[in-house]
Parts: sequence; C-alpha cells; structure tokens
Amino acid sequence: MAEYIPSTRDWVAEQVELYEGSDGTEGLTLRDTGLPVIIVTNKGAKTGAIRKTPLMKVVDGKNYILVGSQGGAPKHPWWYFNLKADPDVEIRDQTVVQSMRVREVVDSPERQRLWEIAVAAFPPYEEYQGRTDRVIPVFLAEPTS
Ligand code: F42
Repeated sequence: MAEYIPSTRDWVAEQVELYEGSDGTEGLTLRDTGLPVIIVTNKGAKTGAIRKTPLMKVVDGKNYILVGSQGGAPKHPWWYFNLKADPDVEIRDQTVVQSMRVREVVDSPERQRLWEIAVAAFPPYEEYQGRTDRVIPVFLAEPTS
C-alpha cells in the first residue's frame, strides 16, 4: 500500500486533514468564501505516493471539472503530471467518495464549454488565466462505475 504524503503547503494539508478526518463533514469550503471544495486522491507520478489535492467543486452533470490553475502560477501544479501519468483517481465530495477517470480536455469547443462552467463556479479562474501565458489545463473526471 503506497504511503500518503501530505501537500508541502500547510494550509492545503490542513484542509485535507480536516475534510477527510471528519469524513467529509468539515473543512468543505475554500476558506471563508463558502465555495465548495472536493478532494482528489491521485498517485504521485514519480514517488507513487498517495497525494490528496483539494480543488474547487465544479460539476458538469455527473462529472467534475478539475482546473489546474494554481493561482495563475507560470507552471502546472504537480498533480497535473500525476493525473497525466495515472488518470484513475478518487474524488471525495463531502461524504461521498467515487472512483473516477480523468482526461485532459484540450480541444476548443469542449474545453471552452467546460471553462465557462468553471469560471461561473469560481470567477477567480478567469483572473488567474490573465496572470499567465500558460494555458490553464482543464480535466474532466467521469465516474468509472
Ligand atoms: N489548486 C488548483 O490548481 N485549482 C483549484 O481549483 C484549487 C482549489 C483549492 C481549494 C482549496 C485548497 O485548500 C487548495 C486548492 N488548490 C487548488 C491548491 C491545490 O490543492 C494544490 O495545492 C495546488 O494546485 C498545488 O498542487 P501541487 O500538486 O503542485 O502541490 C504541491 C504544493 C506539492 O504538494 N508538491 C509536492 C512537493 O513535495 O513539492 C509534490 C507533489 C507531487 O505530487 N509530486 C509528484 C510525486 O511523484 O509525488 C511528482 C510530480 C512530478 O512529476 O515530479
């Protein structure tokens, strides 16, 4: 069984601790914004470790849209490379944990549709995209069962 290695960002690791430790009943939002967060459990591309990544909750029907914004940083977050290496993840949305498969959506019509849903759910994504030449990656997570 691979080991869980917490995020190197304390506030992130703490949110995962609270969210998972309370079985999805506490720590459910982005700080005091009231906006909902999910936890994506993914496999480290180099370490093979279990990584748990809180992301904004953005839904498209039964699917989740995962946005690799990292606040508009110039580089993709590490979890981007993890998902590219192993698309099988678990998504915890409050008390519900589902096995899902992710795929990066790059072609324009679908990516544009998903991007618009994401920005409607979390407007700062638009601002983050304005901060960087990097095209912020968009994944679609679909239930496997
Ligand atoms: N980040 C987003 O990009 N989008 C969001 O919508 C978002 C929402 C959000 C809400 C709440 C919250 O608490 C955090 C939120 N974040 C959001 C931040 C997100 O959870 C991540 O912290 C952030 O995106 C950075 O992701 P990261 O995977 O780069 O994490 C860093 C800090 C990290 O943990 N680095 C580790 C380290 O040791 O430096 C390595 C992580 C890793 O996965 N390493 C891979 C491995 O093998 O284990 C190697 C990867 C490789 O290819 O080298």
